[in-house]
Amino acid sequence: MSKKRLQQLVESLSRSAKHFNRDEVECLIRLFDTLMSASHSRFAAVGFDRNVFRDTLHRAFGMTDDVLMDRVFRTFDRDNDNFISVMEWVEGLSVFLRGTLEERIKYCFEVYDLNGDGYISREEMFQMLKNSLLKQPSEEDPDEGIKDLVDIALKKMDHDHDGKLSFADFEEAVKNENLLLEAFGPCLPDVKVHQPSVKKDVSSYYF
Ligand SMILES: [Ca+2]
Ligand SMILES: [Ca+2]
Repeated sequence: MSKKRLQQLVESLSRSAKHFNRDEVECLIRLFDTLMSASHSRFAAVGFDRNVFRDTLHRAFGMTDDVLMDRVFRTFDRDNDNFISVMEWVEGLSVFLRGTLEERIKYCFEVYDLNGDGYISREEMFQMLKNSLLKQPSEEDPDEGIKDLVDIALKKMDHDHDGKLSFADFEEAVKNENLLLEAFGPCLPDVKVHQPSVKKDVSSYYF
């Protein structure tokens, strides 16, 4: 990347990715470049493809859940072109690593709404809980246990009682009880570990 292009990117991303300072933005752009060239992707000019992005989530943040990582990809890919551009990368990480509660509620809701229809349905809850719980050894009929969990989640979060979670339901529930933010599976980095310094936590891994 030319010096001029880097300067321009830092300039515009320091405005749009508002939780990072200029140094951090520059560091994340360089990291993007490094990961791109290491990936030998045919699409290096466009951005991360799904595999490179997943690999990054996995290595940098210990994510393992394929269904959720796929949804994280979709939330980062704002223009839906199936690639994460450098802008989408830095702006996405701004929410992912430093987002306000409001931003994180929006982000998690988008991740959990698997089909993107604006609701987290009973089936979607079931699929996500099944997916994250089956990694632990379980007795009896696991499906029954998961159905019970879905019922508990709905009882707690479905304020308008229509059998699915709208954004308003989800937002209200999480504001009352912050732990519900990741109710349906881990899709944010461990805040305690990654909050203080992007440079230290994201990049030290690679550099
Ligand atoms: Ca994109
Ligand atoms: Ca849905």
